[in-house]
Amino acid sequence: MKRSRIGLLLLIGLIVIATCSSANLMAAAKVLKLAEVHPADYPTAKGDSKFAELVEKYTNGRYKIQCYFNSQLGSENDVVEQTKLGVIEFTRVSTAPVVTVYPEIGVFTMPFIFTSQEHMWKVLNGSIGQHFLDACEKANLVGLGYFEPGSRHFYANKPLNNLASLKGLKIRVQPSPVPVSMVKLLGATPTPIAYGEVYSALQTGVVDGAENNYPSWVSANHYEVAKYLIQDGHQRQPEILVASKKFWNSLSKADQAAVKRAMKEATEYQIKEWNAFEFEALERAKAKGCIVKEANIAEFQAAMAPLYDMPEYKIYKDWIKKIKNTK
Ligand code: GTR
Repeated sequence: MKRSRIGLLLLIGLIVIATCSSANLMAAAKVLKLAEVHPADYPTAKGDSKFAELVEKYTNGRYKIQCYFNSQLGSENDVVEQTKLGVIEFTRVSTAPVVTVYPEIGVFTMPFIFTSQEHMWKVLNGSIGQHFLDACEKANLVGLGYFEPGSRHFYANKPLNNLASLKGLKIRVQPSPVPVSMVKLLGATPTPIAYGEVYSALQTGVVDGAENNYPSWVSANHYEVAKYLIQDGHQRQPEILVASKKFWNSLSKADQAAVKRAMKEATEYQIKEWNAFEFEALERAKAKGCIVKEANIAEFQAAMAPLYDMPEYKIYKDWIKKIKNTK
């Protein structure tokens, strides 16, 4: 009897210890939010999920990242603002929305600033790329790294044969200065709309066309309602993953290093996923009857060239030179 009572007490003791320590563990696992406009199976969103998986792994489960896909947390401009305020811990966006809180980074949105995918990665992986990640601090953001964006092309619900075909069309653009100026220079009407609303804007005729890379054109079903695409490749806007500075400062140095390591590996993974899907998306669109035309790129470059002399973009001057000189 005495023995079994001691046994029982021991057992209760063990249960109490186990419960307390698992409660401690649970209390330590902090859940963080990451905002993304694309669906979970999009290459960039897969990069986010990889990042989340690796952050959890490298912090031994103390941090878990919940990815909110499909603009669930709001438009890119909204989530950048919320990340700046510390309401959201992480956001993956393209460069254009970051310009609203940190104007200089807009140099990456200039048309034809990068001559190829290789040129862009040379810039991003070098001192210029690092400078722009570090300088996100000015906007209370921490730039963690870049993802592959592909190159952007115009598409519409009317045949696009050349530059002249865009004249007079209403074209959806990202709510950011350069895309607006760029489309005006083509004689079209820029209409800034959040990404999540582009499909219905195209479908209801609020706009005649939009511009984006092949994966967005296909995965957001824009190609169903804007089947004519002209391959002008006017922009490569690096995708960027930023953290809230407020949250970042709450991390230990070791955890900051773990998050950076996770991002580095997630970037390698995202680029592979991107390269595997980019042209598959194009083929998918063609198979569905989309009409894809090669552009006379020189014609588009000439039409957009005046952007480089506009007074509002003079702040990019030195960076443009440095980017062009990166070989
Ligand atoms: C996509 C990009 C998104 C978003 C979108 C847009 O290519 O991945 O982050 O910026 O373009 O046009 O709004």
